[in-house]
Amino acid sequence: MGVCNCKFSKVKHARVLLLGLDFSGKSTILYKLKQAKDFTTLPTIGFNVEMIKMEKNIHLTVWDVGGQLHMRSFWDQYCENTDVLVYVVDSTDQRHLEDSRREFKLLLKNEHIRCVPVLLLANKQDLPGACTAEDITRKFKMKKNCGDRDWYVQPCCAISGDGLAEGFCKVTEFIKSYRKSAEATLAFFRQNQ
Ligand SMILES: Nc1nc2c(ncn2[C@@H]2O[C@H](COP(=O)(O)OP(=O)(O)O)[C@@H](O)[C@H]2O)c(=O)[nH]1
Ligand SMILES: [Mg+2]
Repeated sequence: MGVCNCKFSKVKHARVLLLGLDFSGKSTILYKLKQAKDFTTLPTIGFNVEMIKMEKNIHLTVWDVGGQLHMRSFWDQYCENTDVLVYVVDSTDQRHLEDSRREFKLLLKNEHIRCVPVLLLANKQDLPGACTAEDITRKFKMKKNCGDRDWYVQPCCAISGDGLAEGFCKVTEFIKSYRKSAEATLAFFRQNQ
């Protein structure tokens, strides 16, 4: 986790990577979190990045990287120094669900995010026929694919914002628990020096 260089600052900056196929709702989520009013998203060319202040002392830098086929080969390059991966799924898009699952599985193999916690957002829950979070958990084989890390599947609707606060609370929890274990490791090494 990136720690602010200023010795008087207690603020922790964490890098969050927001990925998923195009049209899954990543940019809508990013700007809903940022609480920008009256925005419309266009297909993201390249990436969007926003700083989001969570509870006191935790600032997230959220990278929203385009999900079109030609952009997916660049996902790898954004993985370095990532603290939490947020993967967005369009829960209504049965046709591309398998595609999304395949890209997700491939992504988990990236060495830079090998132990990084994962939040899976089952988006577009407002639409009829949306798969539930349980369906997505099963289809994405979360227990098998993410058994070696912390993970959570959150149903949400990016348009209304339902479920986003809960999902990003989980992100801060992941960050805090990482921080605690990093501090414990540091204390251990100091004691045993
Ligand atoms: N009904 C509904 N539409 C959504 C939701 N999230 C995003 N959308 C729509 O899905 C489309 C793609 O969203 P966008 O954020 O651009 O997806 P991205 O390509 O993953 O960044 C847009 O028309 C959004 O308004 C949602 O939760 N419910
Ligand atoms: Mg986008």
